[in-house]
Amino acid sequence: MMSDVTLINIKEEILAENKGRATKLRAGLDDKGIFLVNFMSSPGSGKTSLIVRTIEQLRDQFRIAVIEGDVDSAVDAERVAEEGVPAVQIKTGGSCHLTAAMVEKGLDALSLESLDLLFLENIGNLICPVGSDTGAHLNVALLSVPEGDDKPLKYPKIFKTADAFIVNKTDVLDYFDFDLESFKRRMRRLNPEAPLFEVSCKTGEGVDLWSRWLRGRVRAPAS
Ligand SMILES: Nc1nc2c(ncn2[C@@H]2O[C@H](COP(=O)(O)OP(=O)(O)O)[C@@H](O)[C@H]2O)c(=O)[nH]1
Ligand SMILES: [Mg+2]
Repeated sequence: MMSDVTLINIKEEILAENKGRATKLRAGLDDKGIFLVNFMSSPGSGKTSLIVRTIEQLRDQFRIAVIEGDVDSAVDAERVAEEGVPAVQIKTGGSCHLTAAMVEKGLDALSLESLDLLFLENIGNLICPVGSDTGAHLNVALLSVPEGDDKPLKYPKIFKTADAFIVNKTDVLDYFDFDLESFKRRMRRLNPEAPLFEVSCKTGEGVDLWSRWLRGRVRAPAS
């Protein structure tokens, strides 16, 4: 006997609704001349550290603010605020990624007239943030040396879709069997185009190259 079942695909509906909001949000930021960068990685890869280092490099050229996403704390926003830039903390209360609606709430707490560049720290994991458009102009994925060079094999989607990559913690390369060439090969198979920056947020090595490239992207006209 055929059962009379109505199937409602909530996930697709939610993603489509989010995509619509994100597209509007991006257009609104374009109107205001604000460039939004979304940082994604596992917990502890160095998102907050990279944001702080990048602020140090670019604060003379751009008016910067940060929206921090976390499941339940404000420590990252407090760390960023120490740099003297406006920082907003979004607590998702369990959700493993930021949505465009959450970013809209973050924007409400900032004075957008006095902003050029906005950093968004997504929730730490390599899976959930990937499918959820935040309205960002640029999606940056970080991987740190202690996590291992096999991550493109395990989490291909984030490596396929990111616009730029950071390998962070290069200062500890000698202590881990992270093979940079294997990582690059695996990554390039998924994403031949996106630039890759080797960085140590601890020593500052490579931060200037990354920041210079980002500065060029911020100044490039919106496509
Ligand atoms: N050795 C080393 N440690 C780092 C580096 N970048 C960040 N860390 C440390 O890694 C930990 C997690 O960094 P954090 O920026 O909070 O990562 P997040 O969770 O991705 O935001 C902190 O203890 C940082 O001091 C780096 O380049 N080298
Ligand atoms: Mg952080």
